[in-house]
This record gives sequence, C-alpha cells and structure tokens, in this order.
Amino acid sequence: MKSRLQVHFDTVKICLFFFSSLFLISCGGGGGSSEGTTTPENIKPVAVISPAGNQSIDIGSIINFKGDSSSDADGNTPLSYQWTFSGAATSMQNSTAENPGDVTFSEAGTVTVSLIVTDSLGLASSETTISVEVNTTSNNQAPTGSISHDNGDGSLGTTTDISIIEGTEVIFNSDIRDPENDSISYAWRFEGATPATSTNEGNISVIYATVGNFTVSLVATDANGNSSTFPTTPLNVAVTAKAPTLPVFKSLPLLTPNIVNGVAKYTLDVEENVNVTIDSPSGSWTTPMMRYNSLPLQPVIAAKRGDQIEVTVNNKLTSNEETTVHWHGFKIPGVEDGGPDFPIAANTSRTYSFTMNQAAAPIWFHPHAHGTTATQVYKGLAGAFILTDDITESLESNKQLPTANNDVALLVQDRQFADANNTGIRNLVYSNMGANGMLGDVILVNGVEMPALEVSTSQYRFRIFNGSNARTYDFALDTNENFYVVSTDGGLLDKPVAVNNIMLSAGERAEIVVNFNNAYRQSIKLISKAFSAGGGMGGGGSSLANGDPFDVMRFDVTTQTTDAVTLYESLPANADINSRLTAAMADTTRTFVMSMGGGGMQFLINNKVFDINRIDETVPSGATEIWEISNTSQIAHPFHAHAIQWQVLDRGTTGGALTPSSGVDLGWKDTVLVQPNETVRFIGKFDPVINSGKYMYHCHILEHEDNGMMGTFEVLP
Ligand SMILES: [Cu+2]
Repeated sequence: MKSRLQVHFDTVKICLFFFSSLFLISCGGGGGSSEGTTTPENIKPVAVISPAGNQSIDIGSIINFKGDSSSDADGNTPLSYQWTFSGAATSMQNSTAENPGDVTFSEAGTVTVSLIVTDSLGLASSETTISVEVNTTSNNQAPTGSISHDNGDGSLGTTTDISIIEGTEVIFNSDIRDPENDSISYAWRFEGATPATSTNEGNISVIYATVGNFTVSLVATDANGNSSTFPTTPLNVAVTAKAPTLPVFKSLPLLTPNIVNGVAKYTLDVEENVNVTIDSPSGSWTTPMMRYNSLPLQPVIAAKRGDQIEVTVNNKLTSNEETTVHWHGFKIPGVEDGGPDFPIAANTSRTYSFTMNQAAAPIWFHPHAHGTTATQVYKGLAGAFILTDDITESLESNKQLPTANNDVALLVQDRQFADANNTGIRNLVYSNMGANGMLGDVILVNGVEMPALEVSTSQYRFRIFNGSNARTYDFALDTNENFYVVSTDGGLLDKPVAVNNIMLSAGERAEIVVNFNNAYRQSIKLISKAFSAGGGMGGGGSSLANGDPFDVMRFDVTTQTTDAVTLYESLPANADINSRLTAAMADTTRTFVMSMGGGGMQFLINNKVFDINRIDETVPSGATEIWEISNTSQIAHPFHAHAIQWQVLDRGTTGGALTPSSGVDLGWKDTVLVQPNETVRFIGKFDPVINSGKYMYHCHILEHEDNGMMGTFEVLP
C-alpha cells in the first residue's frame, strides 16, 4: 500500500520537475533577461543508500545503513529522510534519520530497504530501493586443501603413504582454507603416534615409536560447522621395526712405512697369544689369537705401482712354529714370494724386498709355511695389500670410482669359538677332520661378527677379501639389488659388471660398488646366499656348512649426501687388462687335475701329494702358458697359482666344449674356483725380468693345501 502511495506521489513530483525544467529553459532562452535570482530552486534531491546495491548476507548479520545529506543538488536543506525496511523481519521497520545505523537481519528471506529524501522545499526524491537476501544456509561450503608430511627424507607427501622405521619423527603440515573464509578448527588424529591428536594447523612433530600400520587424518571444521577430512582416503603409515643394534664396523689398521731412500720399509712381528676382542651381536669376548705387531686386527699395507717395498718379518711365535709371509697375487721373484721353500724359523727374521709392477689390485698376504698355513691364518695372521696405480688414481680423482671414506676393505673370515668361560675368554676351536676344511659358524668381517657400517646415500666400493680357510661365499644384498663388480683378484675389470651376486672362494677377492642413493634410512644386509656345495663328505665340525646361507654385515644408510661418482664405463686402452691373451699366444698348455682319495682325506694334484723337494713343473722364462685345471673330486677347489695374474680363457664341463669367458671372468685372476667335473683354462705370461725361481700352485682351501694339494713350479732363467 505504501509503495503505491509513493509511486503516486513520485508521479506528481516528476510532473512538477518537468514543469520547472520547461520554465527554466524558456526563461533562459527568453532574450536579455538574466538568470533570475528569484527563480525557484526546485531540483529534487536524490535518495542515496549506503551500502549501495543488493546485499546477500547470513542470518543474524548486521548492516550499518547511511544516507547522504548532500544529495540535494540545489542545497535546499535540511533534508528529511524516510527509510522503510519491509519483508523479512529486521530490527528496524522504518527510520527518519539520515543514518539509521545498525540493522540486524534476524529472519531468513528478502528485505526491501527503501529511502525517499525530501528537501526543504518539499520536493521529494525518487524512491531508491535495495534488496537484502538473508540466508540461513549460504555458508555451507566445507574447507578444502591438503595435508603434507616430511619424514626427514625430503619426501614431502600429500597422498603418499609413509613408510618409516620405529622412532622416526614425522612433521605434519596442512594447507587448508575455507571458501567463505570462515575460521577453521583442526582435529588431527595420528593413530599409533605421539601425540595422538593435535588441534594445531601445522608444523606438528609426531613420533612413531610403535611398529604397525596406522592412519593419519585431519578433520578441518569451519565456524559454521562444515567439515572435511584430509586426505579423503586415509594416509597410511607403515612403521617397521628398527634394525637391531649391531656391533660397530671396524676398519683394518693401515700400516705406516718408514721411507728410506725411496723404499717403503715395514716390520711385521709375528706374535701369538694376543688378546683380541671379538664383538658380536650377542656381546663381546676375548680370544687369544696370532697377530702381526699385536694389532687388534689384520693390517693393511697400501702401495702404488712402482713402489719399492721392504718387509722385515720377525718370527716371534713362542710355539716355535715356522712361518712365512706369502704375497698372494703379487708378481715378484720366487725368492721373495714367501712360499714354504723359504721358511722363517722361530726367533729368526727375513726381509722381503720387491718392486710392485702390476695393475692396481686388492692383493693380500698370509703365512705359507708348509703344514702350518691353515692354523696360522685361522689364528689371525693375514693382511690386505691395497695396490693403486695411475689409472685408479685418475678414476678416483675424476669421480669415476668411489674413494676415501667410500672405499672400504672387508676381510671376511669364518671362525669357531669355544663356549664362554668365567673369564670372558672364548678360545678358537679348530678341527681339520672333515674333507671340506675348517668351516666356522661365526662369520667375522674385519674381526667383528655381523658389524653395522653407517653409510651415506652414495656409492661405496667394497674390497672384499675372502680370507677364510675353506669357506666359499656367494655374496649378495638382502634386497637382491644389483651392484657392480669393478675388480677381481688382480685388478680392475675393463668394464664394470652388474650382478646381483658374486661367489668368492677361499683366497679370492673382488671389489664391488654398491649404490645406496635410494636407501636413505634403510638398512641393507650383505649376505651369503645358499648354494650347492656338492660333496656330501661331511663338514668340518661346523654347524654352518659350506653353501648354507647367512648374514655377513649390515649397511645402515644414516646420512644423506650428494653422490658425485659416475662409475667408469671402460678403462683406458693402456690398462694391463686390455692386453688380452689368446690361446694362440700360448707356448704350451699344462694340465692340472685336482682329485681326492683316501675317503676324502687325501688331496692330490696330478695324483701327487706335495713334496717340497720335488719340482713338478718347469716354466721357461717369459713363457706364455695355458694352465688347464680340472676337478675330478666331489667338492669345489679354489686353484691358486703364484707368480703372476691370469686371464681365464674359458670353462665348462670336463671333456665337453668350453665356454669363452665373459663378465666377471674377464678380470685378472690368481685364484679360480673349479667345480666338480669342471675344467677351467687360464692363460698367463711370465715376466722375463721379474719371474724366476720356485713358486707354488695349490688348492686355497688351506687344509687341502697343508695336506698336500700343492705343487712347485720353477721358472727357469
Ligand atoms: Cu682343495
């Protein structure tokens, strides 16, 4: 009703306005008369509503309304105002104030706000209206966004499931917003973690101390009670058990030479009853052992190709045993080779003197006196000899081979210990009663049973020395992931070979490169896989037979680093290994047949037991020879020849076609495992300058060697 009245009233005013305008126009256009000061000022005011325009608000909202006292163009003030609020209920129905002020909209629906302004002359404005939509349910949009987490490995995940070990801290964050900009409350639920809940928006540190599979969820609720759950499908957290604490890995001690006139001089005191601490996962104990220089571990000698070496060996064994130091894998004269033909009696000394003239290699040294080699090595006499050359140094400095802290020697030996007694001493147990040689049930890596080595997310070069008396290992990672073999016994392979296992028999070595780049916070084990050892002639009294599987050590990837190493792809052409010997180059082929008799306790090469007074083979100086080794026994034998490094030509079933070498078999070898009924041919060139005198070839199962599976060859001048 009211609006109809106003419409009518407006109509009248519009007529007046028209009339006034016409009057002004006619007056203004009426010749010389000036603009009359008596002309009625009759411009209607304009109704101005603030806020302007239609509004959409939540129920209960307040709007502050204002008018405009300057809305009359010809200034006929004071103005009078007529506000009306019609429709849905409000706190005000009408007002005559210029600024009615706060109006509360307490009912859903539409409210029409209108204003008419009248000036002092009684001229009224047109009616201005706005509508206000009052909504009960306009704010029904739930928060949106995502959550993220950082479990310390740099993997910021939103929907990525979390896989961690127990004890890991995870930082949770959220990025949530409300479409209507309402305030948000947070309700996190960290199942299986501490704290289990949080009302914080983010940067929440949560510790997962319990093994299991859990979920994470965040319910974000806005001020109007609208909520969302993040992520939509719950985030899973798999917490696995922390690897058990293991004894700390020990590095082999590096001997420091005394350099005299360019000669690196070393002294090795051969001692026994040295109390050695053996760490194991079940505790530590003391074992009296033989040691060089009373060191807690077997030492390392480092040298470079071309170096002159002098090693004085003092036999201080109180048991009156002879000893020698054999330089296993070295190309040196027979008289310096440390074979059983030059024993060092107790309380006497011998100085070995030689110049290194061969490719960089993981070579080693150990006693080789006849009849006591096995027990002296077993009791703890051995050492690693790390030979470098220009090629390896160049590869290392060009970051094509891991070096420094990422270059680790692993001397792997199995031992058997007597039960603990009250004194904390566990003596070594040795028995030479089985056909397989001495097999221990405790696997030591650098003198520690199952050590853990902390590594970084980078590539490591492990120089593995099988210094065991009799055991063969089939080394692999428990992840079954590939690694590279870069070196065999006598030097680097021309090309790294990717494998997921490498078998090393007693006396053999290999350098492998393992990449931990993707294993941050993981623990990876070096294991020995199960394999068929043949035979069936009984073990050496050990509960761990040759071929049984076991763990060797563990790598704990505890630090993140940027790995700068890109492994070399091939060696320079001048590398020794790239001078490949072919069968056509051979001056002669010698055959060696390893066999066993006497119920498995007789060990023969070419049907002979070792005789120190017999020369079995005579090699002309500088000859290139193929040695063809066969094994007619029921167990595998590692055949080792002194004097030089060899290249395997081919291998296969004895009497059948032989397969040319490939892969790891292309490397320099001084010890080759020959399986039952297998024939292996290797070829070598004796150095006309260096090689002369008597050398040994033998099975490197030391019990077999001591029991006669050995022969002497003499390189004639
Ligand atoms: Cu053997």
